[in-house]
Amino acid sequence: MKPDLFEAPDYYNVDELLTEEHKLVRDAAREWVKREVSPIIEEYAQRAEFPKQIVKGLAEIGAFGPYIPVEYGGAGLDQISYGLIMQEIERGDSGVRSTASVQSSLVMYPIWKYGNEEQRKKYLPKLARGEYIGCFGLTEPDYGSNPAGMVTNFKDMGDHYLLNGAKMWISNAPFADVAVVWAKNEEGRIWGLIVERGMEGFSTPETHNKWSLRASATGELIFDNVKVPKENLLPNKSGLGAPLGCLDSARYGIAWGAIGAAMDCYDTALRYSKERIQFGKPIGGFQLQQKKLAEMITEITKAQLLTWRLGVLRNEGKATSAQISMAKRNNVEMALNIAHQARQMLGGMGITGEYPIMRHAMNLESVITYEGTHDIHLLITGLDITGLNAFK
Ligand code: TGC
Ligand code: FAD
Repeated sequence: MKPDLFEAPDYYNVDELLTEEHKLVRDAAREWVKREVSPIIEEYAQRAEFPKQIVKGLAEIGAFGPYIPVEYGGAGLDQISYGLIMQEIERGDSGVRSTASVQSSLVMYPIWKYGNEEQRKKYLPKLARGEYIGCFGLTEPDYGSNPAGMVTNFKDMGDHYLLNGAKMWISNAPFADVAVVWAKNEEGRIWGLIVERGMEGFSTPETHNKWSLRASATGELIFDNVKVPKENLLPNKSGLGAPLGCLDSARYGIAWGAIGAAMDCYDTALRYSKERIQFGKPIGGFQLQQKKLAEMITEITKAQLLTWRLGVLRNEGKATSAQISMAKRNNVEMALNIAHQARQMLGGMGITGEYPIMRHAMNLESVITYEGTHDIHLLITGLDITGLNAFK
């Protein structure tokens, strides 16, 4: 792959809305991505392998639990710093951001929010340091957009729970040390359970042949009469609202992350358009190419402002789930469109691994589906503004 010459666009001086801490955190993540991710990511994506050696670095830049309190090993940062870290990591690769999102918002967050003090102390510091990698099991083969229908279940056996069922499409599953798994009890109520690798009857086969998120490992979680100790139940929240609450935090991070992927595609296309000569002049001098670039920077700028405002609302504890859905939906579609336009601007070179664009485009095909599909987020907005439920 070409050297990483990335320069972040900031057309509306959004940096002026950031604190010194935000910029320090963002710049540290940006430098780390240039140094540790960009040089290797194409090779790992081609090999369909997660680069495990970057886990320690992810922990060091605060990507595991950015907003989890310091007493539990988190970085204790605010929501905008969290978002900026996700932006920078996804600028490198959506699959790497996936690992960080799952670890922070789908594993550490539920243990912090719904777990007891013993569970927090036992798991959070190790997850923050990257000594444990976690995964989050909500989706099932027959229940994706409609997780309320899940059939994975546990029975109270007196001194332990007996867990049965299967989860599908689970990021980090093939090598995760712990899984936060959502399952129904005998009354049909959804609870979170911490399942650890090594428990008898628990297996995590890898999902192969993905054309997307190739540098992120995806797998199944299979529970065949797994004995789960009673102390592994997350006691402080039950019902579908518990996993959906985690998704709010992860979807917010994705809204920022998608801006990073879009920025990388735009920056690559802009540079290429000034260097590539056709018909005796740089292709960036043709109106059709300028239209693409001008529309890209307009959309990136709009997304930056939308997402910064969402971050302020999150910091104030005022952001609604529907506002988060709007940002996730808008920004991922924006990034995917920019990746497609940027790929065209590079002509034949756009399909090669010499440039990051095709990898971003393929990755974003997953990002637009996971954490709630594009259509599901539209229906969430529709319900919010009309009060009428179009899901069912
Ligand atoms: P509904 O009746 O609307 O709600 C059930 C209960 O949940 C509450 N609730 C929420 N709570 C917190 N945050 C949210 N975003 C919430 N949305 C709803 C709601 O108030 C209610 O509470 P209560 O107390 O009244 O029971 O539920 P529904 O069955 O009608 O479903 C609604 C729908 C379709 C929006 C929801 O199920 C949904 O979001 N579906 C999409 C599923 C999804 O996003 N799955 C993601 C799996 S994880 C993943 O993809 C990780 S990829 C990670 C990576 O690699 O980066
Ligand atoms: P379906 O729900 O079957 O949807 C198929 C189509 O129908 C979609 O277009 C959808 O929008 C549409 N549709 C569904 N319901 C409606 C409706 N009511 N109205 C209109 N249209 C509708 N899950 C986890 O739990 N943990 C993970 O770590 C995780 N990681 C993932 C990683 C990858 C790479 C991928 C691809 C997925 C991951 N997922 C994970 C699963 C992801 O969240 C689901 O794929 C997603 O929620 C959609 O579910 P589905 O694939 O079953 O599609």
